[in-house]
Amino acid sequence: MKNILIIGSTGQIGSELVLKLRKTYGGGHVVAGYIVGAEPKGELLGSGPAEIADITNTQQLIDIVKKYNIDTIYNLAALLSAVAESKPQLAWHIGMNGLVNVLEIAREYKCAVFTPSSIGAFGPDAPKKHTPQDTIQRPQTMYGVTKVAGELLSDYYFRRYGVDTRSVRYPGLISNVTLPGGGTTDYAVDIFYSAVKTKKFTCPLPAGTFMDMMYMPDALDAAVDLMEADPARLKHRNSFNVTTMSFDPEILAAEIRKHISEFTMDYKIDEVRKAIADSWPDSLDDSCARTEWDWNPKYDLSTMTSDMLAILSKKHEQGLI
Ligand code: AKB
Repeated sequence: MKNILIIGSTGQIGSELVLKLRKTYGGGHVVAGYIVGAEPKGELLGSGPAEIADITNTQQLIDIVKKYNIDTIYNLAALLSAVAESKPQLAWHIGMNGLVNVLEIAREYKCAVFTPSSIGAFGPDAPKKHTPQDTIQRPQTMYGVTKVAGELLSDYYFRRYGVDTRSVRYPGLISNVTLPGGGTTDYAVDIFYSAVKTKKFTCPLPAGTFMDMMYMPDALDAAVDLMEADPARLKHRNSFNVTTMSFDPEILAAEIRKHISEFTMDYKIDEVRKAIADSWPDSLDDSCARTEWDWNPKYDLSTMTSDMLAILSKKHEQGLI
């Protein structure tokens, strides 16, 4: 049985990943690591242990690894792309100094490590469409710089020290549980909340801005399935392209209109987010993930949209959003 520590457990991915892993491995085997000010609540708090786990505090992490005999770390601590552009030094500190802490502890205590990368690990020089697994990576954002450096460092720890490091390059993640906060792809979540609550949305990115996206259940499967994959089949490790759909704001709005015919959208462009989005791929080629660990996502634009609107409408009726 695995003993797992999730660093950043109350964030967009963590808040759902903790519960999924607890269902699989048992509540007591999955520690929800959090920082002061982002404490776990509700089911997250009640279903298993929780500990303060600041990724920049080496001793704190070592104490948790020893106390719970941790053998697997999901390192989800990061600033998303738009926030990282406003606080680049902090983004480096958390993304890189934090990762070095995790990798060193993993080396010492023999833990496997999952660290998400992102479509942000590519820059304007990479092929825009069907961006290959292995291609030029020259991002121009601090977020992207930390993601590429993190990929390289994680591969280094695998080759040099045998640390079992694995990673996927997430696209924009769409979920109905926890809001993302500070990403370039956030509009693709916000639009659903606005559609349900007010039937209108002001979009911060222009029509024609294509980016990869993924519904959260597929994103959670990607993390868990990769960590469970047979290492003998992995030719890559850090990091795998994964995707399920690519759309621009107009395509998403049209899909929402199939359910809410009165839905309208106008535009007020956020230039920081636009510049970041313009430097990212339109769509990724995820064939290596499909070949090396049977990546096989379940949701497309149509099924994701139906599910998002059904769940958020119910929450809205209940006064929860
Ligand atoms: C962001 O927009 O910053 C993230 C990402 C694609 O990495 N959602």
